[in-house]
Amino acid sequence: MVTLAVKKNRAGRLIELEQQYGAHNYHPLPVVLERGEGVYVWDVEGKQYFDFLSAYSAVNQGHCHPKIVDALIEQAKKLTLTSRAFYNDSLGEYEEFIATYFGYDKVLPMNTGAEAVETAFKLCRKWAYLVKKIPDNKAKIIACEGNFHGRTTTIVSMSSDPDSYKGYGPYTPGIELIPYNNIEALRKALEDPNVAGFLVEPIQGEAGVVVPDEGYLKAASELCKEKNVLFIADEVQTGISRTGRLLACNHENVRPDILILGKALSGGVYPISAVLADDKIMLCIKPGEHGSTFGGNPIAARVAIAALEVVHDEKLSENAATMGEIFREELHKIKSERIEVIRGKGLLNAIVIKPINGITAWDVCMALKENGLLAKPTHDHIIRFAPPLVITKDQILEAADIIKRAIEGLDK
Ligand code: IF1
Repeated sequence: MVTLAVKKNRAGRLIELEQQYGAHNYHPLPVVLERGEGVYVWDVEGKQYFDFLSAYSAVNQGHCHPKIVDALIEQAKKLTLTSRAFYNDSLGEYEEFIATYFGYDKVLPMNTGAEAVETAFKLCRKWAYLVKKIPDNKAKIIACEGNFHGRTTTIVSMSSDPDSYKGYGPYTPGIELIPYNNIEALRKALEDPNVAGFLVEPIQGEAGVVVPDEGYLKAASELCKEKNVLFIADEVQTGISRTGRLLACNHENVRPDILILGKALSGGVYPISAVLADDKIMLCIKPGEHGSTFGGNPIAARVAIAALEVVHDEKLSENAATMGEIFREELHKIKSERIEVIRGKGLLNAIVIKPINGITAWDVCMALKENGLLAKPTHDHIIRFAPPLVITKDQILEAADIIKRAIEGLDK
C-alpha cells in the first residue's frame, strides 16, 4: 500500500512540475506515460492502456517500432547533422526513396507539419509568380473553414478557430476561406485569376474527423486543373495509411500538385515532414530561397526510410481499412443515447457525444482512461479514435468492448 501511494504521488508530482515550469498551452488528460510498445502505453504506475490517439497519428507504425528505433540509433552513432551546407551520405538515398514511394519528381524535407505547410504555401506563391505570372504580391491561396494546418503565424492566419488565431494578428494576407466540402464555393472562388492554390485536408482532423462527400476531392482537383490552380493536399494527419490507403487522396484517385506529409513519416520517433511536387513546381525555389538547419538530416533520412518500409512491409493500409470497418461496426452496436454520430475512414474515426446530464466528451475520455483506453476529446463533444495501424483484430475488439463498457457505464 505504501509503495502504491508513493507511485501515485510520483504521477501527481510530475503533473505539478509541468504545471509550474511549463507554459500553459495544453490541457492534458491526467495520465503520465513512461513506456510504449505497439498499440499500448504504460503510465508511471504500470497501468497499461490502448493508445487510441497515436500522438495525433504520428505513431501509425506503433510505439517504439524496433526497425524504426534501430534506424535512429544506428544513424545517431554515425552522423547526426551536417546542415545542408554540405552533402551527406543519407539524404540523396532518402530523397530517391520517398520521391519514388509517392510518385513525385522531388521532395523538400522539413521537420514539423507546420513547417511543411509553410513550405507548400511559399512554394505555391513562388510558382504563382514565376510560372502562372500572377502580378507581384497578388497571389491568393484558398483554404477551408474548419481547417487545421498548424500553429505558425501564417497558418493561423488561415484558421477559422478563434482558439488558434485570436490575439495573434496582424495576419498574413492573401488567404481566402471557403466552406469545406462545398464544390460550388470553390468554383466561385476560382473565378479570381489571381488564385494560385487550393489548400485542403482530405479529411478534416481537428474539425472532428469531417469526411467530405464522395467525389468532393476529385471534383476539386479537376476544377483546380481547369483553372491552373495548384491542388495542395495537407496529408500530415490523413497520410501514411491512416485512412486505409497510403494517402487519403488515393480513395478518389486524386494526385495533388503539392503533397504535404509529416507525423507518421517518422513513426513518431523524430520530427520529420516533407513536401513533394514535380519539377515544374519544385524548381521554382532556388538555392538560398528556403531551407532548414535540421531538414533532411541523416537521422531523419534513415528514420523516414525505415518508417515507410514498415508501412509497406506490414501492409498497414490494408490493415487500417479492415480494422476500421470492424471498429465502426462494433461502435454501432453500443446502445447509448449519448452517441450522436459515428464517422471516419480506415482508423481515423470519431464519435460525437450528446451532452446528457452534463456529461461531456472529456468525462467520457476519463471513463475510457479508467477502463484502460486513452483518447482525446476535440471541441467539447467529439472523441477521436485513431489507434496505431498495427492493431490486430483481437485488440480492436477488446478496445471496442472497453469503449462500449465505459459509455454504457455512464448511463447506469
Ligand atoms: C497540437 C489537431 C491533430 C495537422 C495537419 C498540419 C499539422 C497538423 C492536418 C501541423 C497537426 C496536430 C498538432 C497538435 C494537435 C494536432 C491535431 F487536433 F489539432 F487537429 F492531429 F488532429 N496539418 N496536428 O493535423 O503539424 O506542426 O504539429 O507537426 O498539439 O497542436 P505539426
